[in-house]
Amino acid sequence: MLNRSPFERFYKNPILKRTDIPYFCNSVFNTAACMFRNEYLLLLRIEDLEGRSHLTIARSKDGINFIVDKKPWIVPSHDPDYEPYERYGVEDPRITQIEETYYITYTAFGPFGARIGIGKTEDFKKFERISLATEVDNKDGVLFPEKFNEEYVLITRPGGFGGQRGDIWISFSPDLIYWGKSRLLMRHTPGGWSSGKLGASIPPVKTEEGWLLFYHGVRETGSGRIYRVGAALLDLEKPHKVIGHTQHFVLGPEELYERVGDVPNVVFPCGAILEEDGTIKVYYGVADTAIAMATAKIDDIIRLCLSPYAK
Ligand code: BMA
Repeated sequence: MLNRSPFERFYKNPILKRTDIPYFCNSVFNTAACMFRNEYLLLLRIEDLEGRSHLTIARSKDGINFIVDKKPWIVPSHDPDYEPYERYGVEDPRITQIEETYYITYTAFGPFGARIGIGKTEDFKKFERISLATEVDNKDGVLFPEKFNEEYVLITRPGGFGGQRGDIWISFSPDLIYWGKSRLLMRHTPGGWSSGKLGASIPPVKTEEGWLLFYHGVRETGSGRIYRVGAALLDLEKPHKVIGHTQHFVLGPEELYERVGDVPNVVFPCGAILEEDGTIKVYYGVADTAIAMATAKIDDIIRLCLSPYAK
């Protein structure tokens, strides 16, 4: 069969559903991923029965069969500095390891809108909040796993709410609190598959050819939005420089579990694991209802970024 995508879906997708969570909830979807103490670790976005999200850990030896913690790990904060901004939930986590520390970026959602939160852990037990890095109307924050000239680098997506256009930006910080030197990184493509808005999906993955950045693109249609995934390569030394990007999306809703759910036609990755053999396992939320996994050869994705018209 002709496969228009470099990804191969796991044959028993979805790998995690509401019924795999050991407590009552509405859904489990967009998930961060990392390796921790020789295990695959996912940080799941779980939406409770009130419609608010929190984050819960799941662990696995093989990257497919996960055991989910009995209790949530990161819930909306009661700290007065955070509470007004996280009141409606903590969403869409991403994990970035820098040395021994795992930084978690997430969407803080409250009555004023969405902001990007940053926190850290070393043991996946104690979680310490560091900052709300942006004002409202910003989400899809992913942190680079390395510092550049002693500065942390964060990719964000300001705007894009209520059907507005939204592009990907990049900012720099000495301490993860004060952010600046912001500049545009990637624009949505008018008329294309990401004509509505764009947002970073997975923290950049280092390859010999550049930083590989998976991002999602949204197309507005007569019957709602379609969320798909593309990839770009960023310069190894100058992360604000795009070397190339795929001409078309590399993963889009196709299977029934990606097409049907609380929010139809959504594939939404927030985490991936690069294996030693060059295979990348991408974990993605499907239709805001469950979690699926698909694999690709990283070289195939890089080739599509560098020669976008290649088949
Ligand atoms: C985006 C985010 C994601 C969600 C997607 C589709 O704006 O809120 O959490 O998966 O919409 O509903």
